[in-house]
Amino acid sequence: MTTTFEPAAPPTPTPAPARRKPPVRPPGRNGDRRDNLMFFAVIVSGMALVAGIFGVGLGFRAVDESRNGAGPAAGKPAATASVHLSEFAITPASVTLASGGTLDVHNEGAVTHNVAIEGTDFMTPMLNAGGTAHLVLTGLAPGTYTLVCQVAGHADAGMKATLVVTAATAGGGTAVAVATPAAHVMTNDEMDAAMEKSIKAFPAKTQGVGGQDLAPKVLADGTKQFDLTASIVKWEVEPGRFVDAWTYNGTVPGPTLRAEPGDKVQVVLHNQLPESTVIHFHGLTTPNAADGVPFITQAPIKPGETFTYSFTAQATPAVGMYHSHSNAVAQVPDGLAGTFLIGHMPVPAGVTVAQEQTMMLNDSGVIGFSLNGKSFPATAPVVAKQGDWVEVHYLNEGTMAHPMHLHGMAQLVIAKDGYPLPQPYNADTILVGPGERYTVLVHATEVGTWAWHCHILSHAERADGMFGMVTALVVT
Ligand SMILES: [Cu+2]
Repeated sequence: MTTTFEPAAPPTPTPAPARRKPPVRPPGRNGDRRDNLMFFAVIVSGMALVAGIFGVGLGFRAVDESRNGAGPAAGKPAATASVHLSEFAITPASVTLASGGTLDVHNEGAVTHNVAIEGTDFMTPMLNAGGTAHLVLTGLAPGTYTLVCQVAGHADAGMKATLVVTAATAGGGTAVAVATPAAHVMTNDEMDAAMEKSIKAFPAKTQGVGGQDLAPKVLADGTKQFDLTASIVKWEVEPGRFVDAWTYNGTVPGPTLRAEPGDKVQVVLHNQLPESTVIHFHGLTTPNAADGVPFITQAPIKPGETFTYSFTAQATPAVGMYHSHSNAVAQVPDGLAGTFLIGHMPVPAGVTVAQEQTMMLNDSGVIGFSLNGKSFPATAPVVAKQGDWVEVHYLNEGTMAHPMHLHGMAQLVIAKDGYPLPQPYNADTILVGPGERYTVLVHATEVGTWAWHCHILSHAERADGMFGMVTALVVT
């Protein structure tokens, strides 16, 4: 067994397996890739955005092939395969590798993880966020194995995957290396090309749009009734990467529910999941019986059952969320979350809101680092006319805090968790913790395409381009 360990930064000149190219780290790499400058290409691509936001074709990236577990043609076992670690998943869920091949392990999470092959002594070292290791499977017999993260609790939280080891390539048992776009073996030209490709693919068209308003059925007494079905669907997080998402009404996030203060509301949940679930209305004041916590306020809603939540919308405006409170560490990041707005946040005198946007943050489960259920380049840009005011609600349904940074213009924070601030304040980076909501106003004064992203860099950008929690404000 051989392992090598290469932390993301600073690079360590650890010998790589002989058939791999050594890392190429030109001087000045860090200095010219930071922050605003790194997004020049986004600005260039603004013309394409203006020409047609939805006219851009699918942009398949080389890295997606490894994510999807795609390998060489059938019959030729892969000599190299990649798995990606995040909170809390190992993707793809199944990977096939030739005996003696190399498993590249990338920690794309925010905390330390590793990978071990259960029942063997093959394991990587603990990898910091952004770290990479190669696990060379010399001597591992063909068979089906389980990959796990050995950090306590992480495997139970979802960090498991299947490894299928096949007999080595016929004719000698030496696997033939295939090109792998791993960050640490790219040349500078390859990195630039990958970056360009990732950015020019934006906004990439994918199937499914989450967070769309759901029109309620209005009952005879005026009650607004929202009908939700929880089920597992294939969800395209980024071009070509489909996951088994746990959804309300088939989208991630679930539909946005809106009511006015004092409205009578019913939310009817049909559970078509293989597990019990419930809905908690996070940040809304409801009767205790509608609080949605199993064995505290209600019995679990079992597979096949339907449950109706009834309450009167609170008298004051709210920026709330609704999400599962059952096996939440898996169900919520896998998609069971949506926005629930009551009325509107008050805005400063003289401000007219031209558009209201919700931006749900996620970082875990099958969805991973994402904005509104999509990973860059499949995220949707916000398009505004110069002079408009754009209202944005950040809602964090993930497991980490995310500092949301907009280039070029201030964000005027007007509410925290749906509570209007007595004194709104300007900021360019808003730290949104799990469960938190911030409501901001952006005065779109500056024409151009402005990158808008989580500023934990391992959530947004790597050597082969931008991914995850990145979008743009396009001011025309
Ligand atoms: Cu982040």
